[in-house]
Amino acid sequence: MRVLLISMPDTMYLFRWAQARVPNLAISSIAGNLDRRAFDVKLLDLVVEPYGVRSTVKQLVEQFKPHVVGLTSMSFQYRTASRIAALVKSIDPSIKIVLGGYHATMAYDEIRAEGDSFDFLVRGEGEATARELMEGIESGSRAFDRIHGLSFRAGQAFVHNAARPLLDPAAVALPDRESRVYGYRGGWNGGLDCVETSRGCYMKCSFCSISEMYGQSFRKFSTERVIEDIRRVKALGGKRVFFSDDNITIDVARFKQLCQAIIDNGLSDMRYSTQASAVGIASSEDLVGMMRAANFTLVFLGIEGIDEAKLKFMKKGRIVDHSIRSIELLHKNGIAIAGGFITGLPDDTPEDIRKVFRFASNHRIAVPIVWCSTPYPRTKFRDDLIAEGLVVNETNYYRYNGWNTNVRTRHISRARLSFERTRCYLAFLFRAAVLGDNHYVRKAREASFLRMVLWRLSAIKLFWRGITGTWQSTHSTSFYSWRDLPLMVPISAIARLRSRTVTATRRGALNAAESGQGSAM
Ligand code: B12
Repeated sequence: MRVLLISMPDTMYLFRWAQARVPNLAISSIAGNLDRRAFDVKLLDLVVEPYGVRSTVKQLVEQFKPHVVGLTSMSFQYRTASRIAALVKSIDPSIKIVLGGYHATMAYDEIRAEGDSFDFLVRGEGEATARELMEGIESGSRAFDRIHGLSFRAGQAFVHNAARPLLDPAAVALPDRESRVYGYRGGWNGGLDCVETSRGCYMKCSFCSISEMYGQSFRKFSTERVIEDIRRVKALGGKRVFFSDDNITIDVARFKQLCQAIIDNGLSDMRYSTQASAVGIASSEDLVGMMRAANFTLVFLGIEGIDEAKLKFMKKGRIVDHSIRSIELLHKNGIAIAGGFITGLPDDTPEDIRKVFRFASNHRIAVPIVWCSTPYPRTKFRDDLIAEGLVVNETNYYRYNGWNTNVRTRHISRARLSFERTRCYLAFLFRAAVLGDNHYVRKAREASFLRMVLWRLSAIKLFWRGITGTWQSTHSTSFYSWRDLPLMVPISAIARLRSRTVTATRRGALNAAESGQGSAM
């Protein structure tokens, strides 16, 4: 049976600039857990080449003729997922369409059977559910009501089966990164891939969707598995790894072990980044030193807030001192910080937003990621904000990319909130571009004059995009094109060329890796 798994092209403007056009780990993991003797699988990461999405999908569906198309989507990508599902059905109505991921898990009871083209929803962890579903479709059995974690279309409604218990990590096979249509992107931040070392988190942050995905739990993959996965990324030409763990710093001793294993296996020539909690990082100076030694160059630090009352509202706990301590340790070890902050909280005033940007600047945060409160489905945060009548946009999930303003506060309107955040961001970019007051610009200056100029130019480009985006409110748009762009042909040719060349080298590299000519594992 032929299975095509697709990840969405949507990225919001900051991530587009940061080239975070990373292949999706979810569909790789689903593919890695299917029996390849029975299933021929292709993975299409549209975010890697987000141009002419319609013709790319149409061409692949007509060429590959899949029996099943699986789509992965976050809430802000759901509209695109619906569009692609309708396109696939228009090409061949017999193709079964499965939606999985965060939106299917968090908003399954809002997804309508009529009007949308999904035949199945996979809720929560998908490896076992997808395997049972694909085997069920392949064998022609219709016993879909016995598959935990599955919702299946019955007439004009979905039947939602009982949730699936959490998987034993040891039973989850490694992701399949070989069946990707597109290889890694080039350019700065190129060769980026996601690797997971654990799933889940014990914290109860009200804005986070993870507790709904895995409950309050923390499960670890073996260090050997993680190392083997990194080796595979490297063998395929990957240069950077983003650890997609929900909270890798929950077990500091184990994280140190992982850093040591990266060093011992000669994998510290790759560059590593990860999300991390301030409490975890602040708890161990040794850990940060080990991360430096393993070549971690960037940490997405969950600071979230600088005011204890606002942190209390987010159920984040009293972490300001931990945040300041973790920032000091990361600076001391030369690791860049992307600081996650949330503004647009019920009590926020313009001064509160300015305070957050001042904190980021005073603590020399390289990339302040100042999200606007986003009431993601099935989060306590959403319930609390709706209860206060502060959610201005409850249903247009397309705008839920963390950048857009979907709420107001008790003190300011949505428009004023959006204006204040954009103004502060422009001021930050102006300082980076004109005064060179930024970690990356400083690092670039140490490297070379040219690199410093390039960094300042990209800050100016972002500044300009910030201005025009505000003017044309294109910040809210996801940067991809459904239709072919005028210059489309050459781009697609380049894309195909890139994937072909990677395929060639990839195959060679993999053979080498398979036959153990790779690292010391
Ligand atoms: C890696 C990651 C990113 C990466 C890349 C994502 C990508 N490649 O698609 C980057 C950094 C780009 C990113 C950005 C954003 N992210 Co993000 N990201 C994550 C993170 C950390 C890990 C996701 C992952 O790979 N997990 C590992 C895989 C194996 O698990 P999985 O994705 O859950 O997939 C499993 C199941 O869901 C299911 N499944 C999933 N898809 C499918 C498809 C099929 C067909 C089937 C059968 C099953 C299935 O099976 C899989 C295996 O069990 C999560 C979670 C977290 N802790 O924060 C947040 C998370 C997904 N992000 C989130 C958000 C909101 C964003 C942003 C929109 C804004 C923001 N606040 O950060 C931005 C902007 C995105 C943009 N592109 O512009 C939210 C989504 C909430 C929602 N309801 O949509 C999450 C859950 C964070 C949170 N804590 O709430 N993100």
